Amino acid sequence: MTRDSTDAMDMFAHVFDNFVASAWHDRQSKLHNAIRYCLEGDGKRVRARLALMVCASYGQDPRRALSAGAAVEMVHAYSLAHDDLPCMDNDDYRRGRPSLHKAFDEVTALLAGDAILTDAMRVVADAEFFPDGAFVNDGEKIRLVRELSLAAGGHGMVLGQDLDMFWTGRGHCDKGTLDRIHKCKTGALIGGACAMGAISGGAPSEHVTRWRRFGVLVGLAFQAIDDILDIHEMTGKTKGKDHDQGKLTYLSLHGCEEVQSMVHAYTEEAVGLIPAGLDADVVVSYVRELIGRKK
Ligand code: GRG
Repeated sequence: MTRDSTDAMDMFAHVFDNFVASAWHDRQSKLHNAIRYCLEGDGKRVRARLALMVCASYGQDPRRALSAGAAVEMVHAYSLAHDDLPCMDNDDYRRGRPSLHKAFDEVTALLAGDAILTDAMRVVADAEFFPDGAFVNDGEKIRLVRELSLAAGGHGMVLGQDLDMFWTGRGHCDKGTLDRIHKCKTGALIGGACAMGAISGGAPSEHVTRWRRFGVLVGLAFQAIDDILDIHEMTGKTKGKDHDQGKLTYLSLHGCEEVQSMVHAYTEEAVGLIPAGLDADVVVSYVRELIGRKK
């Protein structure tokens, strides 16, 4: 990453952490403590990074995408907390520490997730939480909320989770079905983050569409890498959990080398979608770094 985008991310982390600490400040409230626990976890903040970088590729101050980045990280954090619940993936660890329902209890984890999802929409609407809130006009806010809802809801991530739950333990599905699951479950929110970054940067709507598709493909590549890491390395979740649980992963259909070349193909297709004339080198190198990650 360049110095500029590193600075923007440092600033994002600072603003986000302060926001979390002040928005849910009641130390006596189990719900507030759970929300802070969920949002303060040591995540990579991939979706916020992409939103800020895509915004900056329009020559804009990446801070214009602060509210988009915060909202999308909140939706992501809620999805992980709900995904870990016993009725879903039943995972005791997340981000290298007890998952939310293990640190608190199931009811609190469910409600904390609900609150975070709902409050994420308000973060976009209330951009004055952030120092440059004045840049975001009402029309932009509506487009951002729409993009986030589309990515997260019944046509995006929640649909992906539903399909994933349906197929778990069923033994086999074809690559088209697996791609559909991951396009929704992982790709939609990453696509939403990129599209929200573009909106924050003032992109025209045809660019927003391209960035959404870019993010979906990055999400597919990211998921395929996650499948490989689940088997070979630590992901901060229980090692080998997806495989052991009978989850359909790219490795259930293909060998490791084939999955690696799929990752390469998705990445190159994504890069080919970046609108011409932008200063998007930072986005491209970040995506390559992400795809090459070892944990
Ligand atoms: C419960 C509605 C609902 C959805 C859950 C995101 C999700 C859908 C499930 C999480 C399980 C999983 C393996 C999803 C694939 C996407 C993925 C690799 C998530 C982890 O994202 P990272 O690596 O996490 O960006 P950090 O912790 O770094 O933020």
